[in-house]
Amino acid sequence: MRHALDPETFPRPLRPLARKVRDHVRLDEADALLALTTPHVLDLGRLADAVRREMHGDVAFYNLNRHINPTNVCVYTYNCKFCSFAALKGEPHAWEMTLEEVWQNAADQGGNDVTEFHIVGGVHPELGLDWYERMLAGLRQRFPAAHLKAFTAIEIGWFARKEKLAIREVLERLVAAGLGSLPGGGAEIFHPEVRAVICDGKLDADEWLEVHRVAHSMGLKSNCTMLYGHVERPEHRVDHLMKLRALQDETGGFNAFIPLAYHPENNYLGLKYHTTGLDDLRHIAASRLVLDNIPHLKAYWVMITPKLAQLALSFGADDLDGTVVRETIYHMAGAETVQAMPVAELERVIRAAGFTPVERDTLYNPVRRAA
Ligand code: V47
Repeated sequence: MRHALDPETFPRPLRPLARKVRDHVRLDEADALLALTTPHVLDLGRLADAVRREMHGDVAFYNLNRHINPTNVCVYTYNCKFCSFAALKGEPHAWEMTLEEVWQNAADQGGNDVTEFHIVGGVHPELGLDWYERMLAGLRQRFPAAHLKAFTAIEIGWFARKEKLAIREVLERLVAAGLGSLPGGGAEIFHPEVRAVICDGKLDADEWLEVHRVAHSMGLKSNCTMLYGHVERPEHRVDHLMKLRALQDETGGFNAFIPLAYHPENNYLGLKYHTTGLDDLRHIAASRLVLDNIPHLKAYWVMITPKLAQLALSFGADDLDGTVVRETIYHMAGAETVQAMPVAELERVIRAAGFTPVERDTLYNPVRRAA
């Protein structure tokens, strides 16, 4: 029983939810729908904060990471209407790094001072799995202390299809080359009604989940995401969260969930609105409450701004992601946040919110550095 929670102090519609949270009773689909739609966002945040504090006390995590996007050339450029990053080969905004450029990019971005390279890209029609193996092996050789968190399930699924290999074989080869874990991208919204509109023809829900299932069965950890704030309805989001929770019950392999707020600029979806601050906080809080088996919840500051991410720490989030440097996917979609956050600034933001900053590695082990 969470004694500090008195359900009678909550607005009437939230009281049944508050009782369940107080008594550690798992939320069902109707509860999830209520959480994802309630106008009582501050009260929902109070519930999520109780859960978050029980899990992590006053700790708020961050990491020293860098993003590398080797290419934005993508076979799904016309399929993924929400994506502002992808390009067709030969388009003026397309880029393709050579292996040397990837390694140089990593070196320019801090090399072994960072604990994680987050490497994702377009699904390139020509580059073979061997190119990516050489990329990872070259990074591992040059930066042995850095964890390589690379390739969304979409990229892994493509490698399997292109090379006519099983998902497990692809992952085994990439792990042998240096892969440490998988990021959570590409999940979008699992429901086929939504996928048909925003990313028709890309991996479906079962395929996305299968990539992570296989990864987890091999001992790899991964993250998961949900892209909200476009054409989906709340019921679709409930379905999405339930599918992630079910896989986590099965494997326990997800480290963190990252709700991703849709950014409308420079893409083919034709929507004009950004999510509001309350939408973002509601999603953070609702996902903390529903995903009771996923240990960490990231408020990705690049996406929702450092100011809102700071507030999100009191709405269920326990992680602000990292220093990043040169974020591309969101900035091509209209994000107006800076492209990097120095450690001192991340720590200042966390402390000012009343939490204790803890630098973590990709697997959430605290990082101890000489002063
Ligand atoms: O898969 C693409 C999303 C994702 C847009 O695992 C968009 O630690 C909003 O997955 N508006 C990539 N979102 C980012 C991602 C991620 C980020 C930070 C940390 C981790 C992690 C993963 O970005 C894509 C897609 O869902 N995305 N375009 C857009 N216009």
